Amino acid sequence: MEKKAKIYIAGHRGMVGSAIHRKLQALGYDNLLLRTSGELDLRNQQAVADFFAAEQPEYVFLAAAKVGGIWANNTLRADFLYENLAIQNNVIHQAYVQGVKKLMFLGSSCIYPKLAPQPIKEEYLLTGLLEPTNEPYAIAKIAGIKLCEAYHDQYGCNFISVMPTNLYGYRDNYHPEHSHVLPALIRRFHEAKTANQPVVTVWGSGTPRREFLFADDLADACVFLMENYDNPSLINIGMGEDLSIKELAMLVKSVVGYEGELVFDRSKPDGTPRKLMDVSKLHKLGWRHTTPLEAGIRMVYDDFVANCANQ
Ligand code: GFB
Repeated sequence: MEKKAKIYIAGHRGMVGSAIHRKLQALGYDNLLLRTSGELDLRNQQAVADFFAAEQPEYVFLAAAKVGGIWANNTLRADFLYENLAIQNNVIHQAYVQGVKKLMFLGSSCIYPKLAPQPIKEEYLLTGLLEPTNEPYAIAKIAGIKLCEAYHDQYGCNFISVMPTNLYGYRDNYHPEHSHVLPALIRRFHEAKTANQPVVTVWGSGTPRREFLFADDLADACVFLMENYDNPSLINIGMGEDLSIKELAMLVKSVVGYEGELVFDRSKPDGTPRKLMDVSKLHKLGWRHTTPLEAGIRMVYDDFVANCANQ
């Protein structure tokens, strides 16, 4: 990508899109095309068609999506399926219509079968049943991957798909029910510390294992792949290590400085027992993450205290 290239970041105010935005700015890209959801509703087919026709972006990072943690995925099932299909259909199709040079579609590790062998290789896609709590979101993301592949196969489009592991970072969602586990625990431990509460509740059994990548590392990988990867086959992005939810809770507890007890609420779903990406394909291309988990949690906790704790 030339430094003057016109690059559209769909979803630039979200956690992932804003990290990509920061990364591109830091690298000197200064012809970035940005629209808030209020300015451009990506679910609106005509609005997206008009936008692409008027603006003619050369490159697209498709980081706009309806996202959330296990509870939001499981309860807002229609919204997750419909809105994600609409957004990606509109953007990917218009990228084809207007001859975008290259598009990156961001998926999710939940596209893989619930009981996939670990670590999860890219070729395990569509080899087994999905985790029920996030099946609608996963089905939408799988459709996006297949749409990119199909536009490549039928029309020769350079549309690539990347599959990030579970993420955390600046501008994360700290909603008490709808967020992912890491921001949820940051909020809960912080509030318990502030209010001197003796016990904090963690959802599920604490035994599921997850891998967590800092969103700024993900953004670095996305820009790296935009420049170095031209293959329609999906590619995983992760750090290659996981930990149990109980271990994560202990880590967040120590970063926050909370001294009370943990209890596990087994009425809440565990989701997939383990989700660890095989990142050997990415490592072979020459990219590795740089932010260790504890250091990343410290950075986002400081940011939470400064910017989000009172919201
Ligand atoms: O982060 P999370 O919602 O995502 O939950 P998933 C991960 C694990 O943490 C589950 C447990 O076993 C939860 O039960 N957990 C413990 C909590 N306490 C909490 C809490 O307070 N909040 C939340 N949210 N979880 C999502 C998918 O699954 O991962 C999406 O639903 C997406 O589709 C995303 O792929 C990356 O890893 O289970």
